[in-house]
Amino acid sequence: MVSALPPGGARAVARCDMLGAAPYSDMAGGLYRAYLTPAYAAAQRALTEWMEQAGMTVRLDPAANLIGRYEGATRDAPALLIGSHIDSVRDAGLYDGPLGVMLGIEAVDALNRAGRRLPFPIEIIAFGDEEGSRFPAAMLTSRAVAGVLEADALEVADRDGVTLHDALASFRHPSEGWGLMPRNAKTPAFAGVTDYLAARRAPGATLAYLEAHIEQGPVLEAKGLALGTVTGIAAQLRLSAIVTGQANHAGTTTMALRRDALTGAAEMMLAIEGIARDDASDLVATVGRIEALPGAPNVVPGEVRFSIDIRSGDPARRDRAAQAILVALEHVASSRGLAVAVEQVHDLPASPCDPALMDMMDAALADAGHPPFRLVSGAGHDAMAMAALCPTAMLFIRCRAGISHNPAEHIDPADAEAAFQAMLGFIRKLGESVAA
Ligand code: HGY
Ligand code: MN
Ligand code: MN
Repeated sequence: MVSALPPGGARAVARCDMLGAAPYSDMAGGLYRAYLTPAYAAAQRALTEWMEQAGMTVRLDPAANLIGRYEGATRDAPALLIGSHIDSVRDAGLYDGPLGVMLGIEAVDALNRAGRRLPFPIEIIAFGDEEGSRFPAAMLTSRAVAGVLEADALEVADRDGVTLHDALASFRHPSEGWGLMPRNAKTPAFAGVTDYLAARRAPGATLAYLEAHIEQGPVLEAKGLALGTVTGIAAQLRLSAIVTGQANHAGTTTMALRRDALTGAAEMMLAIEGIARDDASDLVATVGRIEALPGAPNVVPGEVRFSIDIRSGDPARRDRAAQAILVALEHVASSRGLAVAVEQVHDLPASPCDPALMDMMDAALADAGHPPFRLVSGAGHDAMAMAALCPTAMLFIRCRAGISHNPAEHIDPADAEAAFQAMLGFIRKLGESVAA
């Protein structure tokens, strides 16, 4: 029972476990929690209760992020934001995202029970769209908060054709009832995306952003370490490709006469993999989603759509690879009588963490008995967007076998407890530095 657990890291893990199934998941037999769905609203309801129990006042912002606020000794001082995301990929693990939110709530809960106020308010922010698993755009909600979201990014629709505007407008639609919404929510009903960009924080009004996250890679485990200080996040480029050939009868179209979009796309994917492999650096390129149309066994595929995700800590290296990929795609298309069109979904620059906050995190790790260790993040995080607004810090927590974006994702509650203690130490040190 989650409620019977003592506060701290183990409770944070148990709360993530609790949110791993219906009604907090949109799929049966696993976790898929997408932005602005019933599961998303249900998770916000549970979080609202936990935030209130930890002494926070809770609200939604115009991007439907859930925010709990714990006042500081100086009411209007710039706030420390602690957050992560509560949306997930399809068939997700339980900790990618929510753990950072739960640990933030635990940190505030500990301060509240000790009657401690910092020289700044703390806000725990549960971001809504980090993964981009519903709409073809990622980090919409943190980009809105950081003030780096362009209005045209809001003109997106999900696979079922539901626009972001309509999803937001119906998120609090009266016919759904207030039961879908967090208790005591103060925000008036969403007017679709009309007010979305008002989620933006005023520059200077945020002291720092702290995000704790499972590592999603094998480095900490290999080093025998529970925790690490993140130095920065790799640059990400996401593209979407459409290959067009000619749909035709699978029984009558001879092999020589085919313009098969799927076999062409297959060759393109191998070329993408080859370019990334040949680079032999931290560069990675992934085709993670593919759709072949019309999708019938007896029809030569006429159209294929697929995603391309390219990352590197070195943006120039990433961009060179993207260029090489575009050339390779054109080459494959022309050799097969196909057409290929590529669009950019997003371009997230590499995002270094703040050097002074990294030092503070290292010191917090050392105080808690952990050898300071620094590592870079290949995975994207809301901290990438938040870096445009304020100094950012990230704490990585060991996960088993480096597995993530997979239901097998696992974290030891003892490691979560270590992270909780380190976060408290970091907050204390930040308080001392502000007071000094
Ligand atoms: O795609 C990413 O790196 C992140 O997990 N959203
Ligand atoms: Mn993820
Ligand atoms: Mn994540």
